Amino acid sequence: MEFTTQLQAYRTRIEHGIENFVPLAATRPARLHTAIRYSLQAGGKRLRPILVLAAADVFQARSADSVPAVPACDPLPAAIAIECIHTYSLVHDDLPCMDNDDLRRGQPTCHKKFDEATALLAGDSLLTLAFQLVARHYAGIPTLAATLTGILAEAAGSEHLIGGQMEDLLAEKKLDATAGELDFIHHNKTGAMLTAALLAGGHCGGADESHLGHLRDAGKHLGLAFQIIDDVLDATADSATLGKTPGKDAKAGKTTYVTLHGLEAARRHARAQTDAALAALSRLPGGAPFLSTLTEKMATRTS
Ligand code: GRG
Repeated sequence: MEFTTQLQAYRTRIEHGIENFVPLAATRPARLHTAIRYSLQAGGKRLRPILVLAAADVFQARSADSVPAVPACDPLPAAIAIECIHTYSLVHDDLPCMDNDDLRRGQPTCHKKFDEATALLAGDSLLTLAFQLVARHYAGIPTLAATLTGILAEAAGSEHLIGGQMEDLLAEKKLDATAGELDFIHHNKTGAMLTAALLAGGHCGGADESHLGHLRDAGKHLGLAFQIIDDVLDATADSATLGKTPGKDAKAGKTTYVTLHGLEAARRHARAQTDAALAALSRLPGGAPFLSTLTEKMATRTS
């Protein structure tokens, strides 16, 4: 299937998944469930759930005679679980005690639209819902349920996503983060969830250990490339294109790839990381053309 058609098919599947797996807005308490759906359905690139579905397809869509195999296991609940965790992290990141942002995914942030307490609880609910989805949908395959739970919990936990956020807040205070500190922040705040998405998809698709290793490598490099490009966009794009407030980092005097290395070096570094991700993907069965094109497109994104 052509890239754009496949991308749209994944996005449609993900929107249906969100629609079907997440409690309805009218579920009591309606204010909480309305806020949960508002944040999840405000848009967003859906990069992480797409990575889950596409990574699973690398293994499921192939068989010995190249006839698409029947999926061993539906990766969609895992994809929605990861989008729930990602959305929770955005909702909490936007709170006044963290990044204090008014705009997210082109809409007022959750606490602006509702209030801080509701946004806090909506984020808590999204994180919890992720694990509920995995427990519920993979109950029939306990080893997969346990593996996915481990992948999500580790990536979202204090040594990765939350740890990356903590160091980011600390770095913001001292305003002179080193390159090493910045790498730690990016690997954990951004890279860990992208890697988790690829690994979750690989596990749903039945990937073996060596292929899981390539997925892990690809996630690490993709994460760094993605974050450097995020820094470049923060320094260069406008809010209409970006869907969030740009220039915040510079205004806060925050150390970013751009402030540390300059715009051109940051772009070069993003290119090198993108190439490393592509090299890892090329080692997957069939060369993973969809994931490779997606990685290339992420490198040239404008929002
Ligand atoms: C609050 C535990 C906790 C973590 C917050 C996600 C996050 C960590 C902070 C947001 C700020 C930021 C630059 C994070 C790095 C990851 C990143 C670039 C998130 C935005 O991801 P996109 O661009 O967002 O994929 P959409 O809206 O497209 O899903």
